[in-house]
Amino acid sequence: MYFTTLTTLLTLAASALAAPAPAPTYHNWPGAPTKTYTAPRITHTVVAGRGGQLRFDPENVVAEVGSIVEFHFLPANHSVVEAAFNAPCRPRSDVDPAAPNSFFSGFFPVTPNPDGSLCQSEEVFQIEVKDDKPIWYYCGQPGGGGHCQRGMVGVINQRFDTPFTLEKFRQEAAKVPPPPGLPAGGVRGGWRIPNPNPLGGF
Ligand SMILES: [Cu+2]
Repeated sequence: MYFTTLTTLLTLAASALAAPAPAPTYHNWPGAPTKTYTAPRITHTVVAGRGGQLRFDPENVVAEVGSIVEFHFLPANHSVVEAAFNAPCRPRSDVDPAAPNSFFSGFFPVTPNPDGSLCQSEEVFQIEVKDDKPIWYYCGQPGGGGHCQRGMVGVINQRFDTPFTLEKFRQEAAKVPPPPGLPAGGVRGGWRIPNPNPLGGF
């Protein structure tokens, strides 16, 4: 009896000490480093296509170095591509030799729910804010004359005391002959992971 109780207690103790649930599996471009969270990160959420608009929301984010910006995608098929301020609607890697791995999320086709209820992509795309320089981006969807040309652009850490504004970036994007440029080689520069909150109220 005593032995049985002791065994039970030891079993319970072992359960309590068991390792936490394994981290979710992240996948990314070939050869990408495995992503593990060593500490909670501040995560800023940006939603592409809210209300059917060709917009990122919010399209202007202030994010401290070390934080995460997480892109969620609503219908119908958006993406996010890093650009350079002076070359909108083109992958930054096309114009900036210092950024060969500028980010591209790939596309996120999402079928609207028949009942009109809100739905979003099963995966999200995360980037890490590595420094305090502005990060310019656009949607690479070429349909309908190009989402970038139609104003689907955004910025992280715009410098508000300079002429390099989101509105200027958007104006210049509208002048670029469609379609938007896409990087060769697929998803890169961030992490495309299972949506941690797929039923969130977007
Ligand atoms: Cu789009």
